Amino acid sequence: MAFEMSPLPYALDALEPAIDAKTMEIHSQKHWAGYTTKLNAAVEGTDLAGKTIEDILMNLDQAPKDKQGALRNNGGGFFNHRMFFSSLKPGGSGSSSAPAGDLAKAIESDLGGLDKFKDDFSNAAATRFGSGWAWLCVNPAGTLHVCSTANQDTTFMPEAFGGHGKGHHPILGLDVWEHAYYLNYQNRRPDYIKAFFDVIDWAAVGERYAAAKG
Ligand code: MN3
Repeated sequence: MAFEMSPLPYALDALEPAIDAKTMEIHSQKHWAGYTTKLNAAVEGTDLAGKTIEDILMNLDQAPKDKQGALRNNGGGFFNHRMFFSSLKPGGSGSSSAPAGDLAKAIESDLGGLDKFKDDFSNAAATRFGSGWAWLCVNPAGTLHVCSTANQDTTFMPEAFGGHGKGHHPILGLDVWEHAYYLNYQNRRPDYIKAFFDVIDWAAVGERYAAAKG
């Protein structure tokens, strides 16, 4: 069964002014769709068909050599964008507009608090040279960790493929490719990063944290 994009759980303009409708449209319907199509083409007819995207990306080094590049770029692009678009919600007040429960406690104990986390995450996003992602992830020891990856690499890819290895589960990712912000923010990546914090669906992040902790 082919990989499919999950429908956005909000309207294209629902995240304005943080992320504009045109950027959301092109980002999801062109970029994410492109990665998805190319991922399916790479998987078709191989024994990777039917595996989860996580399984494929964690074991990239086991994939057919002539498919590894396409799987890394397009499989990573598929997974990363799925996480990104499902981590957003229209901003404002509401019970999910701040971390809660165990996630909030872990941000305190593992990361030094919400403000420190925002500083570290923003720094990881701002200093990622060229294209890539900033991540909040759960590391193999079960603690929260802020990091970044280049291009469409994902935290749990093998180290030889730009990741940090199995057991590094991302629970929140920020796309800092220019295609994610340039229409509205041009070269002002820091303003885009700041606005991102207004549209995070912390309830979704909390659910991922609970799942990663097991
Ligand atoms: Mn993108």
